[in-house]
Amino acid sequence: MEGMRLPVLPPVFKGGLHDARTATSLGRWLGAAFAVCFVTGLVSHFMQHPPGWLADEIPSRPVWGYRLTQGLHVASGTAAVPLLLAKLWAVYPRLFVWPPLRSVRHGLERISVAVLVAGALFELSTGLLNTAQWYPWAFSFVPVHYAVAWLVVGALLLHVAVKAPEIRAHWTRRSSGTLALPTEQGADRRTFMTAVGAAVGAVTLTTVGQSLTPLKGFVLFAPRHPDKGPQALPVNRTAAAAGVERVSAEGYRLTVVGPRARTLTLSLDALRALPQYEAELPIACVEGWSKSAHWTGVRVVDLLEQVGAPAHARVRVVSLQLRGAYRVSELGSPHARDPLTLLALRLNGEDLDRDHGFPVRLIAPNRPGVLQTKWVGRLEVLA
Ligand SMILES: Nc1nc2c(c(=O)[nH]1)N[C@H]1C(S)=C(S)[C@@H](COP(=O)(O)O)O[C@H]1N2
Ligand SMILES: [Mo]
Repeated sequence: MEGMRLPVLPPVFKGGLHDARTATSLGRWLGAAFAVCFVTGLVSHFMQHPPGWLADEIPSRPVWGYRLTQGLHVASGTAAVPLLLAKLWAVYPRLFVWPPLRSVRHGLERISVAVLVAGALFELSTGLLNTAQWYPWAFSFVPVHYAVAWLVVGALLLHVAVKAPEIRAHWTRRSSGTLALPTEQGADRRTFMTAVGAAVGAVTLTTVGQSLTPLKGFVLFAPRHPDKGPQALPVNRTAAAAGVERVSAEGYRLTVVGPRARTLTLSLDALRALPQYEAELPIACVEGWSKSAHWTGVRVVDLLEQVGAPAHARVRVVSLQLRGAYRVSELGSPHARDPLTLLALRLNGEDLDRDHGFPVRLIAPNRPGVLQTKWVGRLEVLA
Protein backbone atom coordinates (compact mmCIF):
# COMPACT_ATOMS: atom_id res chain seq x y z
CA MET A 1 0.00 0.00 0.00
CA GLU A 2 3.00 2.25 0.53
CA GLY A 3 3.13 3.74 -2.93
CA MET A 4 -0.58 4.41 -3.02
CA ARG A 5 -1.95 7.84 -2.24
CA LEU A 6 -5.38 8.25 -0.87
CA PRO A 7 -7.40 10.98 -2.59
CA VAL A 8 -8.92 11.94 0.76
CA LEU A 9 -7.67 10.72 4.09
CA PRO A 10 -10.35 8.87 6.00
CA PRO A 11 -11.16 10.65 9.25
CA VAL A 12 -9.97 9.11 12.49
CA PHE A 13 -12.62 8.41 15.10
CA LYS A 14 -11.39 8.23 18.64
CA GLY A 15 -14.72 8.14 20.47
CA GLY A 16 -15.24 4.90 22.34
CA LEU A 17 -18.91 4.53 21.53
CA HIS A 18 -18.52 3.87 17.83
CA ASP A 19 -17.93 0.21 18.63
CA ALA A 20 -19.69 -3.05 17.89
CA ARG A 21 -20.91 -3.40 21.46
CA THR A 22 -22.83 -0.11 21.38
CA ALA A 23 -24.13 -0.87 17.89
CA THR A 24 -25.41 -4.25 19.06
CA SER A 25 -27.06 -2.86 22.20
CA LEU A 26 -28.92 -0.28 20.15
CA GLY A 27 -29.56 -2.73 17.36
CA ARG A 28 -31.54 -5.13 19.49
CA TRP A 29 -33.90 -2.40 20.68
CA LEU A 30 -34.21 -1.01 17.20
CA GLY A 31 -34.83 -4.53 15.89
CA ALA A 32 -37.59 -5.03 18.46
CA ALA A 33 -39.22 -1.70 17.56
CA PHE A 34 -39.05 -2.56 13.84
CA ALA A 35 -40.49 -6.03 14.44
CA VAL A 36 -43.49 -4.63 16.34
CA CYS A 37 -43.92 -1.89 13.76
CA PHE A 38 -43.77 -4.32 10.85
CA VAL A 39 -46.19 -6.88 12.28
CA THR A 40 -48.75 -4.26 13.35
CA GLY A 41 -48.31 -2.58 9.96
CA LEU A 42 -49.20 -5.86 8.23
CA VAL A 43 -52.28 -6.15 10.45
CA SER A 44 -53.31 -2.63 9.46
CA HIS A 45 -52.68 -3.31 5.79
CA PHE A 46 -54.73 -6.50 5.67
CA MET A 47 -57.57 -5.02 7.68
CA GLN A 48 -57.80 -2.10 5.26
CA HIS A 49 -57.18 -4.02 2.05
CA PRO A 50 -58.09 -7.65 2.63
CA PRO A 51 -57.62 -9.84 -0.43
CA GLY A 52 -60.82 -11.69 -1.42
CA TRP A 53 -60.00 -14.89 0.46
CA LEU A 54 -59.39 -12.94 3.68
CA ALA A 55 -62.31 -10.51 3.54
CA ASP A 56 -64.65 -12.69 5.59
CA GLU A 57 -61.95 -13.84 8.01
CA ILE A 58 -61.26 -10.47 9.63
CA PRO A 59 -62.74 -10.87 13.11
CA SER A 60 -64.95 -8.16 14.55
CA ARG A 61 -63.64 -8.77 18.07
CA PRO A 62 -62.03 -7.76 20.34
CA VAL A 63 -63.64 -4.34 19.84
CA TRP A 64 -60.36 -2.62 20.73
CA GLY A 65 -58.20 -4.82 18.49
CA TYR A 66 -57.31 -2.24 15.85
CA ARG A 67 -57.02 0.47 18.45
CA LEU A 68 -54.28 -1.56 20.13
CA THR A 69 -52.40 -2.69 17.02
CA GLN A 70 -52.41 0.71 15.36
CA GLY A 71 -51.49 2.44 18.63
CA LEU A 72 -48.52 0.06 18.85
CA HIS A 73 -47.64 0.69 15.20
CA VAL A 74 -47.38 4.44 15.66
CA ALA A 75 -45.76 4.17 19.12
CA SER A 76 -43.08 1.70 17.96
CA GLY A 77 -42.40 3.77 14.84
CA THR A 78 -42.04 6.91 16.94
CA ALA A 79 -39.78 5.15 19.46
CA ALA A 80 -37.63 3.90 16.57
CA VAL A 81 -36.72 7.48 15.57
CA PRO A 82 -34.31 8.25 18.45
CA LEU A 83 -33.06 4.64 18.37
CA LEU A 84 -32.25 4.87 14.66
CA LEU A 85 -30.55 8.24 15.07
CA ALA A 86 -28.43 6.87 17.92
CA LYS A 87 -27.59 3.76 15.93
CA LEU A 88 -26.55 5.78 12.88
CA TRP A 89 -24.40 7.97 15.09
CA ALA A 90 -22.74 4.89 16.60
CA VAL A 91 -21.92 3.32 13.24
CA TYR A 92 -21.34 6.27 10.90
CA PRO A 93 -17.52 6.07 11.09
CA ARG A 94 -17.88 2.86 9.10
CA LEU A 95 -18.93 4.95 6.15
CA PHE A 96 -15.29 5.89 5.86
CA VAL A 97 -13.70 2.42 5.94
CA TRP A 98 -10.76 2.13 3.63
CA PRO A 99 -10.59 0.62 1.10
CA PRO A 100 -14.31 1.09 0.49
CA LEU A 101 -14.62 -2.30 -1.18
CA ARG A 102 -12.69 -5.24 0.15
CA SER A 103 -14.47 -8.07 -1.57
CA VAL A 104 -17.70 -8.98 -3.31
CA ARG A 105 -19.11 -9.98 0.07
CA HIS A 106 -18.12 -6.66 1.57
CA GLY A 107 -19.69 -4.85 -1.39
CA LEU A 108 -22.98 -6.70 -1.00
CA GLU A 109 -22.95 -6.03 2.71
CA ARG A 110 -22.51 -2.31 2.13
CA ILE A 111 -25.30 -2.25 -0.44
CA SER A 112 -27.65 -4.03 1.96
CA VAL A 113 -26.82 -1.53 4.71
CA ALA A 114 -27.42 1.36 2.29
CA VAL A 115 -30.84 -0.08 1.40
CA LEU A 116 -31.60 -0.64 5.08
CA VAL A 117 -30.65 2.87 6.16
CA ALA A 118 -32.40 4.59 3.26
CA GLY A 119 -35.51 2.43 3.65
CA ALA A 120 -35.68 2.85 7.43
CA LEU A 121 -35.29 6.65 7.18
CA PHE A 122 -37.95 6.71 4.48
CA GLU A 123 -40.43 4.62 6.49
CA LEU A 124 -39.99 6.57 9.70
CA SER A 125 -40.15 10.00 8.06
CA THR A 126 -43.15 9.25 5.81
CA GLY A 127 -44.90 7.56 8.73
CA LEU A 128 -44.30 10.53 11.02
CA LEU A 129 -45.49 13.01 8.40
CA ASN A 130 -48.55 10.85 7.85
CA THR A 131 -49.44 11.01 11.54
CA ALA A 132 -49.34 14.79 11.07
CA GLN A 133 -51.58 14.45 7.98
CA TRP A 134 -48.98 16.18 5.90
CA TYR A 135 -48.22 14.68 2.50
CA PRO A 136 -45.49 16.76 0.88
CA TRP A 137 -44.85 14.21 -1.87
CA ALA A 138 -46.34 13.13 -5.17
CA PHE A 139 -46.81 9.41 -4.53
CA SER A 140 -49.60 7.61 -2.77
CA PHE A 141 -48.56 7.03 0.85
CA VAL A 142 -50.13 3.66 1.65
CA PRO A 143 -48.79 1.43 -1.18
CA VAL A 144 -45.32 2.99 -1.06
CA HIS A 145 -45.02 2.82 2.74
CA TYR A 146 -46.16 -0.81 2.52
CA ALA A 147 -43.78 -1.82 -0.27
CA VAL A 148 -40.74 -0.17 1.32
CA ALA A 149 -41.55 -1.96 4.60
CA TRP A 150 -40.83 -5.29 2.87
CA LEU A 151 -37.59 -3.88 1.49
CA VAL A 152 -36.52 -2.79 4.98
CA VAL A 153 -37.41 -6.14 6.53
CA GLY A 154 -35.52 -8.00 3.81
CA ALA A 155 -32.45 -5.80 4.22
CA LEU A 156 -32.73 -6.08 8.01
CA LEU A 157 -32.78 -9.88 7.96
CA LEU A 158 -29.77 -9.87 5.65
CA HIS A 159 -27.99 -7.41 7.93
CA VAL A 160 -28.65 -9.55 11.02
CA ALA A 161 -27.41 -12.64 9.16
CA VAL A 162 -24.22 -10.90 8.04
CA LYS A 163 -23.58 -9.48 11.50
CA ALA A 164 -24.53 -12.66 13.36
CA PRO A 165 -20.99 -13.31 14.65
CA GLU A 166 -20.65 -9.79 16.08
CA ILE A 167 -24.18 -9.84 17.47
CA ARG A 168 -23.44 -13.15 19.17
CA ALA A 169 -20.20 -11.82 20.62
CA HIS A 170 -21.77 -8.67 22.03
CA TRP A 171 -25.29 -9.79 22.89
CA THR A 172 -24.80 -10.69 26.54
CA ARG A 173 -24.47 -8.15 29.32
CA ARG A 174 -20.78 -8.74 29.67
CA SER A 175 -18.77 -9.22 26.52
CA SER A 176 -16.44 -12.11 27.14
CA GLY A 177 -12.64 -12.27 27.38
CA THR A 178 -10.70 -10.21 24.92
CA LEU A 179 -13.78 -8.17 24.02
CA ALA A 180 -14.02 -6.77 27.52
CA LEU A 181 -13.62 -3.01 27.43
CA PRO A 182 -12.14 -0.54 29.85
CA THR A 183 -14.58 0.31 32.65
CA GLU A 184 -14.53 3.96 31.72
CA GLN A 185 -15.95 3.13 28.31
CA GLY A 186 -18.58 0.89 29.88
CA ALA A 187 -19.70 3.82 32.01
CA ASP A 188 -19.85 6.08 28.93
CA ARG A 189 -21.94 3.51 27.16
CA ARG A 190 -24.33 3.21 30.08
CA THR A 191 -24.76 6.99 30.13
CA PHE A 192 -25.35 7.05 26.39
CA MET A 193 -27.86 4.20 26.51
CA THR A 194 -29.68 5.88 29.40
CA ALA A 195 -29.92 9.11 27.39
CA VAL A 196 -31.27 7.23 24.36
CA GLY A 197 -33.72 5.39 26.64
CA ALA A 198 -34.87 8.73 28.07
CA ALA A 199 -35.40 10.11 24.56
CA VAL A 200 -37.45 7.04 23.61
CA GLY A 201 -39.47 7.37 26.82
CA ALA A 202 -40.08 11.07 26.21
CA VAL A 203 -41.30 10.74 22.61
CA THR A 204 -43.46 7.77 23.57
CA LEU A 205 -44.99 9.44 26.61
CA THR A 206 -45.78 12.63 24.70
CA THR A 207 -47.44 10.89 21.75
CA VAL A 208 -49.04 7.71 23.09
CA GLY A 209 -51.64 9.73 25.01
CA GLN A 210 -53.47 10.35 21.73
CA SER A 211 -54.45 6.69 21.95
CA LEU A 212 -54.03 5.76 25.59
CA THR A 213 -56.54 8.00 27.31
CA PRO A 214 -55.00 7.89 30.83
CA LEU A 215 -51.87 9.50 29.38
CA LYS A 216 -53.66 12.21 27.44
CA GLY A 217 -52.37 14.84 29.88
CA PHE A 218 -48.88 14.25 28.45
CA VAL A 219 -49.82 14.79 24.82
CA LEU A 220 -47.47 17.52 23.63
CA PHE A 221 -46.27 16.67 20.15
CA ALA A 222 -48.97 14.34 18.92
CA PRO A 223 -50.89 15.98 16.11
CA ARG A 224 -54.25 15.02 17.62
CA HIS A 225 -55.49 15.59 21.10
CA PRO A 226 -58.17 13.01 21.92
CA ASP A 227 -60.52 15.63 23.40
CA LYS A 228 -60.32 18.20 20.59
CA GLY A 229 -63.16 18.35 18.11
CA PRO A 230 -66.94 18.50 18.29
CA GLN A 231 -68.54 16.12 20.80
CA ALA A 232 -65.10 15.49 22.32
CA LEU A 233 -63.91 13.45 19.34
CA PRO A 234 -61.29 14.46 16.75
CA VAL A 235 -62.35 14.99 13.15
CA ASN A 236 -60.34 14.01 10.13
CA ARG A 237 -62.38 15.20 7.18
CA THR A 238 -65.03 17.80 7.95
CA ALA A 239 -68.46 17.89 6.30
CA ALA A 240 -67.41 21.04 4.43
CA ALA A 241 -64.24 19.38 3.11
CA ALA A 242 -66.27 16.37 1.99
CA GLY A 243 -68.89 18.59 0.31
CA VAL A 244 -71.79 17.18 2.35
CA GLU A 245 -72.54 20.12 4.62
CA ARG A 246 -75.92 20.76 3.00
CA VAL A 247 -77.51 17.34 3.64
CA SER A 248 -80.83 18.03 5.42
CA ALA A 249 -82.64 15.90 7.99
CA GLU A 250 -85.86 16.13 5.95
CA GLY A 251 -84.35 15.30 2.58
CA TYR A 252 -82.19 12.43 3.84
CA ARG A 253 -82.90 8.87 2.69
CA LEU A 254 -81.04 5.66 3.45
CA THR A 255 -81.27 3.04 0.72
CA VAL A 256 -80.61 -0.62 1.53
CA VAL A 257 -80.26 -2.85 -1.50
CA GLY A 258 -80.67 -6.57 -0.85
CA PRO A 259 -80.46 -9.69 -2.99
CA ARG A 260 -82.52 -9.68 -6.20
CA ALA A 261 -82.60 -5.87 -5.97
CA ARG A 262 -85.00 -5.94 -3.03
CA THR A 263 -84.76 -2.37 -1.81
CA LEU A 264 -85.65 -0.58 1.38
CA THR A 265 -85.75 3.22 1.62
CA LEU A 266 -85.81 4.88 5.03
CA SER A 267 -86.13 8.50 6.05
CA LEU A 268 -84.29 9.76 9.11
CA ASP A 269 -87.53 9.63 11.13
CA ALA A 270 -88.08 6.05 9.98
CA LEU A 271 -84.57 5.16 11.14
CA ARG A 272 -85.21 6.83 14.50
CA ALA A 273 -88.42 4.80 14.87
CA LEU A 274 -86.54 1.48 14.54
CA PRO A 275 -85.18 -0.23 17.68
CA GLN A 276 -82.12 1.73 18.85
CA TYR A 277 -79.01 0.10 20.30
CA GLU A 278 -76.07 1.52 22.17
CA ALA A 279 -72.39 0.68 21.88
CA GLU A 280 -69.18 1.97 23.39
CA LEU A 281 -66.72 1.80 20.49
CA PRO A 282 -63.49 3.59 19.55
CA ILE A 283 -62.61 5.46 16.40
CA ALA A 284 -59.04 4.31 15.78
CA CYS A 285 -57.43 6.32 13.01
CA VAL A 286 -54.51 4.86 11.07
CA GLU A 287 -52.64 8.04 11.97
CA GLY A 288 -52.38 6.82 15.54
CA TRP A 289 -55.01 8.72 17.50
CA SER A 290 -57.96 6.87 18.89
CA LYS A 291 -60.87 7.68 21.13
CA SER A 292 -63.71 5.68 22.55
CA ALA A 293 -67.22 7.10 22.32
CA HIS A 294 -70.80 6.26 23.10
CA TRP A 295 -72.87 5.56 19.98
CA THR A 296 -76.61 5.01 19.51
CA GLY A 297 -78.30 3.80 16.35
CA VAL A 298 -79.73 1.01 14.26
CA ARG A 299 -78.10 -2.40 13.94
CA VAL A 300 -76.84 -3.09 10.43
CA VAL A 301 -77.80 -6.76 10.86
CA ASP A 302 -81.45 -5.75 11.47
CA LEU A 303 -81.53 -3.80 8.19
CA LEU A 304 -79.94 -6.73 6.37
CA GLU A 305 -82.65 -9.06 7.67
CA GLN A 306 -85.33 -6.70 6.38
CA VAL A 307 -84.03 -7.04 2.82
CA GLY A 308 -83.57 -10.79 3.12
CA ALA A 309 -79.76 -10.83 3.09
CA PRO A 310 -78.17 -14.25 3.70
CA ALA A 311 -76.31 -14.77 7.00
CA HIS A 312 -72.86 -14.70 5.38
CA ALA A 313 -73.57 -11.51 3.42
CA ARG A 314 -70.81 -8.99 2.81
CA VAL A 315 -71.95 -5.36 2.61
CA ARG A 316 -70.78 -2.27 0.78
CA VAL A 317 -71.28 0.99 2.65
CA VAL A 318 -71.55 4.06 0.43
CA SER A 319 -71.31 7.66 1.60
CA LEU A 320 -73.25 10.66 0.30
CA GLN A 321 -69.80 12.15 -0.28
CA LEU A 322 -69.22 12.18 -4.03
CA ARG A 323 -65.44 12.19 -4.21
CA GLY A 324 -62.63 11.06 -1.95
CA ALA A 325 -60.81 7.87 -1.08
CA TYR A 326 -62.92 6.99 1.96
CA ARG A 327 -66.43 7.37 0.61
CA VAL A 328 -66.94 3.60 0.27
CA SER A 329 -66.06 0.75 2.61
CA GLU A 330 -66.90 -2.92 2.88
CA LEU A 331 -68.08 -4.98 5.82
CA GLY A 332 -66.90 -8.59 5.74
CA SER A 333 -69.52 -11.00 7.05
CA PRO A 334 -68.25 -11.10 10.68
CA HIS A 335 -68.59 -7.30 10.87
CA ALA A 336 -71.90 -7.19 8.97
CA ARG A 337 -73.42 -9.75 11.38
CA ASP A 338 -71.97 -8.28 14.57
CA PRO A 339 -74.73 -6.82 16.78
CA LEU A 340 -72.35 -3.97 17.71
CA THR A 341 -72.08 -2.80 14.10
CA LEU A 342 -74.38 0.21 13.97
CA LEU A 343 -75.57 2.90 11.67
CA ALA A 344 -75.14 5.52 14.37
CA LEU A 345 -77.52 8.46 14.67
CA ARG A 346 -76.24 9.73 17.99
CA LEU A 347 -72.85 10.29 19.57
CA ASN A 348 -72.23 10.85 23.29
CA GLY A 349 -75.92 11.55 23.89
CA GLU A 350 -76.56 14.04 21.06
CA ASP A 351 -77.43 13.86 17.38
CA LEU A 352 -74.24 13.34 15.38
CA ASP A 353 -72.35 16.51 14.59
CA ARG A 354 -72.12 17.17 10.84
CA ASP A 355 -68.38 16.60 11.02
CA HIS A 356 -68.93 13.17 12.58
CA GLY A 357 -71.24 12.07 9.77
CA PHE A 358 -74.69 13.56 10.36
CA PRO A 359 -77.27 12.23 9.82
CA VAL A 360 -75.94 8.65 9.74
CA ARG A 361 -72.53 7.06 10.03
CA LEU A 362 -71.14 3.57 10.29
CA ILE A 363 -69.47 2.48 13.51
CA ALA A 364 -68.20 -1.08 13.93
CA PRO A 365 -65.94 -2.89 16.40
CA ASN A 366 -62.29 -3.72 15.60
CA ARG A 367 -62.12 -1.61 12.47
CA PRO A 368 -59.67 0.99 11.11
CA GLY A 369 -60.98 4.56 11.31
CA VAL A 370 -60.78 5.01 7.54
CA LEU A 371 -63.47 2.34 7.19
CA GLN A 372 -65.89 3.95 9.67
CA THR A 373 -67.77 5.61 6.83
CA LYS A 374 -69.48 8.93 7.54
CA TRP A 375 -72.62 10.41 5.89
CA VAL A 376 -73.88 6.95 4.88
CA GLY A 377 -76.52 7.02 2.13
CA ARG A 378 -76.58 3.44 0.96
CA LEU A 379 -75.94 -0.18 2.01
CA GLU A 380 -75.53 -2.78 -0.73
CA VAL A 381 -75.64 -6.48 0.04
CA LEU A 382 -72.86 -8.27 -1.89
CA ALA A 383 -74.25 -11.81 -1.62
N1 LIG B 1 -67.32 9.50 3.99
C1 LIG B 1 -66.18 9.55 4.72
N2 LIG B 1 -66.09 8.83 5.86
C2 LIG B 1 -64.95 8.87 6.61
C3 LIG B 1 -63.84 9.65 6.20
C4 LIG B 1 -63.97 10.39 5.00
O1 LIG B 1 -63.04 11.10 4.56
N3 LIG B 1 -65.15 10.31 4.28
N4 LIG B 1 -62.69 9.66 6.98
C5 LIG B 1 -62.47 8.47 7.81
C6 LIG B 1 -61.35 8.60 8.75
S1 LIG B 1 -59.80 8.63 8.08
C7 LIG B 1 -61.53 8.55 10.11
S2 LIG B 1 -60.23 8.43 11.16
C8 LIG B 1 -62.89 8.62 10.71
C9 LIG B 1 -62.93 9.79 11.67
O2 LIG B 1 -64.19 9.91 12.22
P1 LIG B 1 -64.56 11.20 13.05
O3 LIG B 1 -64.26 12.40 12.20
O4 LIG B 1 -66.00 11.08 13.40
O5 LIG B 1 -63.70 11.17 14.28
O6 LIG B 1 -63.88 8.78 9.72
C10 LIG B 1 -63.71 8.02 8.56
N5 LIG B 1 -64.89 8.13 7.75
MO1 LIG C 1 -58.33 8.14 9.78
